[in-house]
Order: sequence, then C-alpha cells, then structure tokens
Amino acid sequence: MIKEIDLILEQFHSELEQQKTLAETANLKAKYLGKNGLLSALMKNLKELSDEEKKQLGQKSNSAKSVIEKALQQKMNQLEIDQMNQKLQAQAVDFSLRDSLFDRGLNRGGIHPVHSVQREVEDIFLSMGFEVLDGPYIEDSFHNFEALNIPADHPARDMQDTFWFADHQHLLRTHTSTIQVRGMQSRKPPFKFIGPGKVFRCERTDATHEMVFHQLEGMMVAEDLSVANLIYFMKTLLAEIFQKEMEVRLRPGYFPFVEPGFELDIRWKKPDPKKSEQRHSGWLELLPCGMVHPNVLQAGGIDPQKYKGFAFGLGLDRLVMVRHQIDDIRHTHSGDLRFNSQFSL
Ligand code: FA5
Repeated sequence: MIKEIDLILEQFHSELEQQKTLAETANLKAKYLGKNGLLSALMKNLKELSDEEKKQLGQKSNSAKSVIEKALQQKMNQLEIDQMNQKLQAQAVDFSLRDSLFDRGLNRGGIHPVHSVQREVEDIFLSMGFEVLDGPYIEDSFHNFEALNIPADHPARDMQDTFWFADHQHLLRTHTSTIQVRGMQSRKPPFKFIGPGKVFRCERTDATHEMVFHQLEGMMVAEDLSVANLIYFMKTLLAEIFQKEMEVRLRPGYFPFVEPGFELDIRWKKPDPKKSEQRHSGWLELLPCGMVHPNVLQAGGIDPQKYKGFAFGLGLDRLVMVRHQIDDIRHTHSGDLRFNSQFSL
C-alpha cells in the first residue's frame, strides 16, 4: 500500500503540471484529498493490516497529504499571479506609440522658459549650499513693507504699485523680498537661501513690464560679510547662466531695505518699438542687490551688531528676454502657442 501512495503522488504531480486554471486546480484537490478522494479511499482498507503497518501507512499518508497540499497552494498562487499579469498587460499603455502620435501632428508639451530658467538658477544656488524657500502670494503689509524698512508714510511705498485687498491690511506681494523676512524669522544665522516666485504689480504694461512677473530673491546672513561676497555670488550666477562673459554694469540703486544698494544692469540688444526688426544695444535692469539694512535684520530677529547680510532680487522674465532675445515681455505669458511651441521639449 505504501507503493500505492507513491503511485498516487506521481499521478498527482503529472496532473498538477497540466492545470491551467484555478477552478481545475481546485477540482484536483477534491480528487486527491477530498472525503471520497484517492488517499481517503486507500485508507479505508486498513482493517487487514497489523498495528505496525497501520502506523507506517498512517505516517506515509499524512506526509503525502501535506506534499499535495503544499504543491496545490504553490500552483494556485502561481496561477493567481499569471492571471493578474494577463489583466495588467491588457490594460497597459504602449509608450512606444508616443512618438508616432507626435508624428501624426499631436502637440508636444514643454517647460515654460521662465520655469526652466528658474530651475537652472535654483540648481546653481543649491550647488553653492543655498536652500530654496517659498512664500505666500497674499501677504500682510508687515512682510511686504514694514519689516523691509518701508513704514506706512514712506514715499518708497509708491515705488511698487500695489494690489490691495479691501481690508487694506493684505495685498498681493509686490516682490519676493517678503521671503527674506519669513526666512530670517524662521532660521538662525549663518544661513543662505533663495526664494523664487510670482509677484504682482498694479502697473501699466510695456515691452519690459508685466503686471504679473517672476522674481528670485536671494539672501545670505553671516558674520563678516561684505560687498565683495555679494559681487562674487552675482558674478558666479551670471557666468553659470549665460556660460559666457556678459557685459554688466553696477550702479548705485536705492531700496530702503539695503544699504548700500546697487542696480546690476545687463547689456542686451534692445528692440526698437517702431521697427521690430531693428535692435539697438542698451542696458536692462536685471538684478538689484545690496547689503541688508540693519533695521531689516532687526525686524527679522537678527542682531545687526553681530551679523551682516546681502540680498538680491533677480527678474526672471527679464533674464528669459535677454537669453532668448525676446522683444516684448508680454509674449512670455500671452498663452500664444506660436510663442510657447518654440520651447517645446
Ligand atoms: C525689487 O523688487 C526689490 N525687491 C529687489 C531687491 C531685492 C533689491 C533685494 C535689493 C535687495 P525692483 O522693483 O527693481 O526691485 O524689481 C526687481 C527686478 O524685477 C527688476 O530688476 C526687474 O528685473 C524685475 N522687474 C521689476 N518690475 C518688473 C515688471 N513690471 N515686469 C517684469 N520684470 C520686472
């Protein structure tokens, strides 16, 4: 009878191999292990055997049962996985189709040139150990003005025409310098960070002015900082971005939150508003900067006796204009696909 169990096992394995579905495999379980299955039928003939033989046969039958159970379970698991893979394959997207869809005239997307230059500038500063911070578009007057040394009655408030909310306490931030204030309040010196984002100004648009545009703020605070450090970072930024020497000029500039303050202008081919095909060499205001005013450090919770800082506010849309020789800033956010498609992937 022990031999018969071996034969049953052999038969079971060869049948199991041929199973293709879960239902078929479940039937096999009944056939071999069920109440009226092959193993049970064999065990019904134990009466004529001696006690020792009964014992041996019992052990053999139990071990055959567990071999069958294990093999069935493995087979069922495998069949379930195969079934799932088949389903997934049926739903899968064939990415190799992508290019042929574009060939058939579907428009290819791309990253907006302002965002791609923003990412490049972020990478440059990240590689120099700067953090990248964010800040809200809707600000209070403290973060946009007072903390930046521009009190309510200060004439400099008129330098940036502001979209105020009805409560006259809140506004759409007019510059990313608000991120300076939030950055100072939330960290201890020494630190250095940049803060890119949209800014809003209620002003008339022209070829170099938009109402909604993008700036990238930068700030570094440490002991023993000087204008030389500021100029080093500005030069590195421009060299990395343009990958060639650009003609720049540094001239004194007035911003209440820096002292001394500078305007960094870049030489570019300025378009002639009357004859769009003609360009004249000119200067474009790009990157104002300066040493952080002691009042601003104080408002940010930093001791101006111990620490110094520098800050800058890069105009990202203007940077894109210079880089791609764009004659009018208003093209950049016009949503005109003839413009955008020049920057597709
Ligand atoms: C500021 O906004 C200061 N917060 C910058 C700053 C930061 C100075 C830190 C010192 C220290 P300004 O208004 O000049 O400054 O704007 C900064 C830059 O944003 C300009 O040089 C220009 O590149 C860009 N910009 C300004 N106004 C517009 C506009 N209407 N459209 C497009 N770009 C603009």
